[in-house]
Amino acid sequence: MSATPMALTAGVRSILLPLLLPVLLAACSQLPQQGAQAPDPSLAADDMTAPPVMPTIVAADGEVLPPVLDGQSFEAWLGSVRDAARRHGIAEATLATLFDDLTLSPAIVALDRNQPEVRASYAAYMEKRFTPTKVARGLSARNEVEEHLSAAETAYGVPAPVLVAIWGMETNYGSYTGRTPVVRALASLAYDGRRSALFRRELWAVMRIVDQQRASPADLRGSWAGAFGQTQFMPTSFLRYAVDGDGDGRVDLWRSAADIFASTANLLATNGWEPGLRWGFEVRLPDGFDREAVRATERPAKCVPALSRHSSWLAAGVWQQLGVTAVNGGTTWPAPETELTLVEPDGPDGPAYLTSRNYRVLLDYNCSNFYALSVALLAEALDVPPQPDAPNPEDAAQPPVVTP
Ligand SMILES: [Ca+2]
Repeated sequence: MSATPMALTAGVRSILLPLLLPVLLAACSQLPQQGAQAPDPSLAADDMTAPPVMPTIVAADGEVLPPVLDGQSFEAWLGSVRDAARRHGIAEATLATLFDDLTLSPAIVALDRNQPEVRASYAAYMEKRFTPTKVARGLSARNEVEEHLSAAETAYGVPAPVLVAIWGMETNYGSYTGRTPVVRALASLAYDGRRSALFRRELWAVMRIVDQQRASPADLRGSWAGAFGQTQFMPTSFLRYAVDGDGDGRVDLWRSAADIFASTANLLATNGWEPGLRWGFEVRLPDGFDREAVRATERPAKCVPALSRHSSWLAAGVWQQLGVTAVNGGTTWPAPETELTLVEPDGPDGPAYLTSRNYRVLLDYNCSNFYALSVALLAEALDVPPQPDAPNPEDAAQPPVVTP
């Protein structure tokens, strides 16, 4: 992680943000999820917003690249992709860099097609992902980037522990950002029929990123679904939300902590993160609780697999009247009118949580209850005052400084 000084101060950005937010909120209603898991096809990537700091040309039409014709080979389709990109002003050199040696990856297509039908339980997922090691490492990692987290929190209103938790869950605090070539992954998934339109939009986005020299082709490695950088942005999210936190004129989601946390916070804030609102909390349901009475009646508009497991929205005061109590006796319930939904990720026999609108913003990052809960609970575990004087493990071999 670089420790570049913040050229654009938090104060300046906190003035700029309120001016930009209404525009962004109006323009962005949906986004593809981040992370190693593939985007949900129900999340239309309506791509129309330029990032707030670095102006760029963003086509309003998400369907720039041609669909695959019946029986068309990968090579022939790639030729039509190059033609379309040329017509839209992508430089010949960019096309050569991206596509001259590109081949279809059957392995990536197979990964997308063969996602396990029977998933691990929430309990098993958490046991693997939310470990004491991950918490300990998060506390240490947080200290190293505290100034950038504080700047992002001040500018965007997203708590530092939430940003660290996303960083921890996505790439184990930047230690593993993925090795799959992003362009090859996106082209292969766009060629495959299953979710072609979504990945064509992502492929077009990554072509513009490279053409605008906003990322080097060498950096474009990531998850098999095409997410990259320390908090695993999809290309369309890079174009929409990535910001230059350290003011060096570039967005670097691989090496600049300031850029990484400003961009991640900007994504969450733009998607409606409400400062001061807790994500939710674990609850206990009374014996004989009537789940059918609180069942949601409308199909979710997006993120269907995760949201269809949630109850209808009820006010906190109503949940209390129904006999729901917080598992942790120290929990302060939100204001009685705060709307919350109930989710039981392992069903009635497992833990239960009431969740707020901010939980939905975590689902925007990655449409999975397991993921959102793991981020929320890790963020709580990391929500301790920073320790600016904590020794840096890398300094351990140095002789101690003796203060007279
Ligand atoms: Ca930068």
